Amino acid sequence: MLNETILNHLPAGVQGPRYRRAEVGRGIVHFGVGNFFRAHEAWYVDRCLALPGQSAWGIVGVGLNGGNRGEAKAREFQQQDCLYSLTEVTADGTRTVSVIGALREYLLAPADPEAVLRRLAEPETRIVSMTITEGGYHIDEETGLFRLDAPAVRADLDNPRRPTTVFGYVVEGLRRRREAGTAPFTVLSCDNLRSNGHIAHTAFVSYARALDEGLAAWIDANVTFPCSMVDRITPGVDTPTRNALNEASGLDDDLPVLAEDFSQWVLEDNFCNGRPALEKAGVQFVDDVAGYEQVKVRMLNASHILLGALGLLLGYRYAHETVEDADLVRFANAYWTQDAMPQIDAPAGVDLDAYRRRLLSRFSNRAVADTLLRICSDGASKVRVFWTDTVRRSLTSGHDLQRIAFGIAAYMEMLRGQDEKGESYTPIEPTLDADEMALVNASDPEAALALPAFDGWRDMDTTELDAAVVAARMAIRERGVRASLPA
Ligand code: CS2
Repeated sequence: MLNETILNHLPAGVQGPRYRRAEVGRGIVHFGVGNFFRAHEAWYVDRCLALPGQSAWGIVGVGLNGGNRGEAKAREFQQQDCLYSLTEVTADGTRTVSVIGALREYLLAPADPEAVLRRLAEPETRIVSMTITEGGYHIDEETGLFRLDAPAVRADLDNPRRPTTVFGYVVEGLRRRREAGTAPFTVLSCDNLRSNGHIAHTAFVSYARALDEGLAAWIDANVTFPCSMVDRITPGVDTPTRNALNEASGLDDDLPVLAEDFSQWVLEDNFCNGRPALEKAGVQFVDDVAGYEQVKVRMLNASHILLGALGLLLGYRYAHETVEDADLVRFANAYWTQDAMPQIDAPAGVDLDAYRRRLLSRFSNRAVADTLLRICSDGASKVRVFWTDTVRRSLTSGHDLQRIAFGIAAYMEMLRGQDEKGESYTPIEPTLDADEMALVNASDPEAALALPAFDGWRDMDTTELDAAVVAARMAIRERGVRASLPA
């Protein structure tokens, strides 16, 4: 079992924390302790903790979901003293293993909501960060407003002292700080959203305003919401992967994480209550994160789900298989060079074509074995966030729509859960209800155009786009993906 007691005799080749954990404080609270957070933010913070004067910045993880899975995960963290291993692997298969010690404590919110609220109210907490997924912010893509009518949000508004959502927790924590005269904390979104700081600001301030105008004004004036661009491909870890990771590392870790060697974090330096010296750990601080977000979301995430949908239909299950397929690489290159890159205002010093080549190499990482089902999971939220800009700009400029129409068609077909070889798979779509799935499965290929995933461009004239989507769906059904790929 991996825990504090074995840190002094780790297997050869495994790097342990380069600092004394007992001295590490709890300056950060993080909501959403998934694999990505553990390979990204926690890894950067771990590097900071090894530097002089940084020991305040340990992390308290918070899990919002209870149930058997939530409880099992909390137990594993507790048994391992919140330690876990991170294996970083290059495209040529070279591995580096380290034990990350940045997570000091793990709180399961449903088991003890008050413990989370106390922690949020503590002056020691100076940053509250989160990875709660693209769909987790409850923003209406058409109006840009926070959806106060989302059932979980409504429940928290009715019972604000006993919250269950991140909005309820954070705002109640801030309310207690204001009442106690404690300085607020920074709210740091680490999700793949355009202007994630602004979106977080809208969400948290709107929630607060629905409760108490004075509190909302105080948050608006005193809390900062830096924008950030986050990037590191981090696959899910199933039992065989966990066993293989442990076999390779020599550890007995119930919570190992695997990630590519590449990592990037671009941050706006806008922290109202201090921050770790992240610039010394490889984080880039810039004035305007938006350009970097655009590059990341429209190049990486948008092509990821595009390749994911096409790949699943062709019978592939892993990301690297899609970039071993010359037809898909041709399609992705055409999307990047003709649809995405000409529309992106790249920040100074970012070479989009080098970025494109690097993506191909990153996607080709076999040891990461990222699954297409993970990449396409919650596609209904991702399509909105990752494709809307490209679609809107193409509709406005009269740009060729066939590749994006093909992508939308492939996404719809992919949702039907059967590939061209006749094999079934189960798309992971937590937000699509039975009525929406019925639209996907209807024999009429137009029905699925009504899905909310496509709301981001519903106000525009989409006659031509819709016709192209329907034609592409028919072509995929009749001739298969490969034969119908746009030339
Ligand atoms: C993927 C991302 O699931 C997805 O949407 O595109 O998880 C991707 O792996 C990360 O954003 C990489 O930084």
